[in-house]
Amino acid sequence: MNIAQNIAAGLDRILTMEVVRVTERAAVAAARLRGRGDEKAADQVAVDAMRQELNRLAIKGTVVIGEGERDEAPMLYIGEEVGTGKGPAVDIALDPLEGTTICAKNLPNALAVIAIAEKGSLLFAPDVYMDKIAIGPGYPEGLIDIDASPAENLANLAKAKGVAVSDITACILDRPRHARLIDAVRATGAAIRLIGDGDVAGVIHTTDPDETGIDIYLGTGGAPEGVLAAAALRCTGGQMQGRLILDTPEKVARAGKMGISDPKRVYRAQDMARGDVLFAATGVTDGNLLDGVKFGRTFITTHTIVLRSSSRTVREIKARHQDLDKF
Ligand code: VTB
Repeated sequence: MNIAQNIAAGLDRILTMEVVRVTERAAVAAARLRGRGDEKAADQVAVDAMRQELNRLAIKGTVVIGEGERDEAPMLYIGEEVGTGKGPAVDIALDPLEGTTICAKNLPNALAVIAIAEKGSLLFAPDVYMDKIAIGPGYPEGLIDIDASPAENLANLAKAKGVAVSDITACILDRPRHARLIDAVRATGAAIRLIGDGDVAGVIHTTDPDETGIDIYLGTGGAPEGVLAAAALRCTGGQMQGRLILDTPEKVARAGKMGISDPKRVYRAQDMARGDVLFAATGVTDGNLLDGVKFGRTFITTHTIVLRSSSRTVREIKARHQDLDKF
């Protein structure tokens, strides 16, 4: 794609720069409450900050993945219109503080996250669990399969990477529901990084195994987090499959109302986030890919990754904020 086509395609590329402020601001707000043991307060300040900054963007945005249904979340709820209203019509998936518990305990990899996509191109995922599998870029399409056993997926990945299975590391959420999965992975000889929360970061970490030490993400986490991770993988390359866990008639009905007619469908990253997608994440706590917010005497430092699917550009922005009043 040449430059002129790139400018014409999809989202206005100026947004790539503008969106950084949105996650930076949410991250700084949450970071002030790192390690205080108060998840709700940290989440609330991140939500307030993200919403304020989002409403300055020249977009006609609709939140499709947000803080919850309108009756349970007063701000950034699903369906809320955000932005100045003057600009392109876009869909937005966001999580002002992905990993509220991580932030409350000041552990690694809490993020402020947003994805912006062309109208109608993000999966409307209900707030249920999603079974997920993801690997980074550079592998043949179809190498992983959500319906194959962990042993098969790990063997195929190791072979394609040209290493022994024991040299592969899988990232898995540390939950009792994953006991069998963890046993199955350990039986292959592969290593596991167990994370307490934050599977958006877990999936993204597969895209840079040399930096993060993670080759594959496996297991069940939130469906909204699945769509956010898919948006990131669309921009970096990599493969992901997800299947909603709709194990009660109530969940099937809820998903049905959101337009999901096949409850067993396997979604690839490109099914969850179609078209041109922007993705930004700012580190709240120090992590494997992003540094956390640092509060200096005269400035605040933030570290953000911003991605765009149509150009596949990966930008890292380290910002030194000297006008502290803006936060
Ligand atoms: C994950 C993780 C989130 O929820 O999606 C997880 O990314 C899944 O739910 O940070 P459970 O906690 O019920 O296992 C979080 O941990 C919290 O939103």
